[in-house]
Amino acid sequence: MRYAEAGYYLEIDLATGNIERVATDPRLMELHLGGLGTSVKLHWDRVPPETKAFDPENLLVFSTGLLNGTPVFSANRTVVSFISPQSDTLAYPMMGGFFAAEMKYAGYDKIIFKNKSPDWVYLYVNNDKVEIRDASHLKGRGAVETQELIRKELGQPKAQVAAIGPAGENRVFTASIEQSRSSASRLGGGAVMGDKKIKAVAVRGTGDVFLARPEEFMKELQGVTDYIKYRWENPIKDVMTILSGIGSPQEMLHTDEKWHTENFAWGNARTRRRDFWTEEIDASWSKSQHAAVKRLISCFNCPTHCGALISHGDTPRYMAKCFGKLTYAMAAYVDDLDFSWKILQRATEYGVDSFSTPQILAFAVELYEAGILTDKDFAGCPKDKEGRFFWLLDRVAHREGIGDILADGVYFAARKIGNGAEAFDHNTIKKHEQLPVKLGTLDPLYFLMYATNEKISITQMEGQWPQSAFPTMEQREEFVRDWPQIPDEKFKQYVLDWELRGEKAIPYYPTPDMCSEIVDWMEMMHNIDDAVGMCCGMSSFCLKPPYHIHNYPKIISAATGMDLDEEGLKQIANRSRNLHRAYNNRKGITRKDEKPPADHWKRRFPELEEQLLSTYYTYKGWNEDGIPTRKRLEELDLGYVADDLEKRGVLKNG
Ligand code: MTE
Ligand code: MTE
Ligand code: MTE
Ligand code: MG
Ligand code: W
Repeated sequence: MRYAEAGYYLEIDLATGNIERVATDPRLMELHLGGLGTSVKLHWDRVPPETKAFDPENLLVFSTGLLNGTPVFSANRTVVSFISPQSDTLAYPMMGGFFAAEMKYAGYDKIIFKNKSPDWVYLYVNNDKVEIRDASHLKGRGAVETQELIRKELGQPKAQVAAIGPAGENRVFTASIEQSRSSASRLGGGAVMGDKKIKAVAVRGTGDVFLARPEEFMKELQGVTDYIKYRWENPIKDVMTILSGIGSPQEMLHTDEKWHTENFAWGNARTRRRDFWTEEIDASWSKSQHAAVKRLISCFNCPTHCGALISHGDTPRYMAKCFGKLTYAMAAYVDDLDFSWKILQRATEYGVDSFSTPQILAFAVELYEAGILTDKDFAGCPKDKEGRFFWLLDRVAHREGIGDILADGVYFAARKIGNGAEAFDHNTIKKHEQLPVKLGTLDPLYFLMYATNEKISITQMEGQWPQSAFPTMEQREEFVRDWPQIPDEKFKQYVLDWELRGEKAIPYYPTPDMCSEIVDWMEMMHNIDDAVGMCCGMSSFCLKPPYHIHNYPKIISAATGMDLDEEGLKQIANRSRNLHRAYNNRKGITRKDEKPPADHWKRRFPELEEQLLSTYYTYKGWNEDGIPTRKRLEELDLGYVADDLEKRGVLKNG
């Protein structure tokens, strides 16, 4: 009997049409839990570093997390993993919604695609019945409409469908995979899916997931329920509204965007719009949002409502959440929020990442204004800001004209265009577009998160540490008073001592040693979330979340029957994290790649930054190049990884 996990992978060879249901080794859960953890192991074992994104050998893996399908609240993430066409590293965008639970109920922990299909297909999984079906009639259809068309065609209104739109079909490097209210967005999963000619994956499952010790499990869950209620009734004081509660950023609920609009240098521009948020804008944006949002919606088994059903004018209905509402309007320098709802609808149907794509469009406009792209490149493009963005989006999604070059993302497009275009590529990390945050003084914690994390996005790292020091001692005391989530009591003192200005302020405080401890803790919690399939919006992405290092071991133990304590859980998280690092090292990532965009902060501290990296690497058990040492790998039962890295010359002198 397997508990929590299904115990089977579904292996699909798209070249031969062979489908296999393969029982997994129970040891895998003990070593890596599930989700991202076991997926990293799978890629390490099967995909050698020479493999590129569009090689047939690149695996595309849809994975549930260890706790998906159990009653654990908000465990609803599907992790999609593959080698990214942008970064050439192991990418793992995620989606919530309802897909993961359905897959578990169908009896599979992972669906693994290898090779390429000669013709357009979609996969249909209905419990034990699995078919590769013709999708030629769906080619060119939107990522949202495809989901509905497939449900109708199958006569399965309850099937969950993850689909790509035209952007994925055309291998646009920022193509996403869309599913109900959710999206696996970043790093080009849609492009890899399109390259394999998979239009969609439809899943229906009606089986059970078993719990090892149900009574103990429900008792732990009761504690979580009580805490969620408590947190709702006691919002955290003196922090931004979106950080005061739990749930992924409540952008669909709140309308006050003063902080984001004025502090981010939106578009590809280097300047902030400091006085953007006027009373007029406040009124017009609130009105626009209240008119567009029909209702707030949640993912599978989640008590919060972070997404929204959007119906705007005569555009078809779709679902959105978080920063989507801001990224296009701000990138286009359009002050009317209505524009966002319209273009976001089209972008969702095309299936593109709403962080990277608007920046590619803004980059094109910047190049045009600088005379690097010309009227010839923009032939037929409307002159107004809104029309221009729609036009550019259409070109990118279909890889038409200049859109074909832009579709590779800012980094590659800049190099192809040349003629000074490289200077406009100033917001990528490891060849991947970031949210265009442009702030004042270097923040040492964010520096480490941006520079070193494998997701290549801070979303996977930040959350549990306050975004800035509290001005008064009373506020600090209030914050640390009730903080059971921390792994060590000393973190409280760090908050108490942390000042807004002076010696004990950023960039020198928290010190590099403290920063290492804090970042490592936050990252570890994200890794656990990604392995169990938890939405980090209910966990490591928030201040004082319901799930933490003290209750997770008990919940996981009761669900799976493993006897895990805190040390055991940390060991597993560190094992998977180091394996992921080693995988990317094997792909060529080293210290030289680990830097945030040059103008992310105005005031930089090169010496301190080097010291931060070195201190953090040492803390992690990595060498000066950012590669795990043999000693570290052996402590984590990863001796075979050290052997491989040495054989390849990636790891030198232990
Ligand atoms: N792109 C699309 N198409 N749809 C979205 O909802 N969400 C954005 C971004 N890109 C989003 C999107 C937000 S708010 C986040 S945090 C990241 O995707 C999440 O990245 P992931 O899906 O790759 O994990
Ligand atoms: N949960 C996990 N485990 N990992 C993540 O990166 N991103 C969060 C949230 N939950 C995230 C996550 C953020 S910032 C957003 S906006 C939403 O997921 C994105 O939801 P979606 O991926 O379902 O579209
Ligand atoms: N950072 C600051 N300072 N303030 C924020 O509101 N939002 C987060 C995060 N970082 C946020 C922030 C959210 S919801 C997302 S989705 C990520 O920024 C996206 O960052 P990325 O491009 O690095 O993934
Ligand atoms: Mg996502
Ligand atoms: W987000």
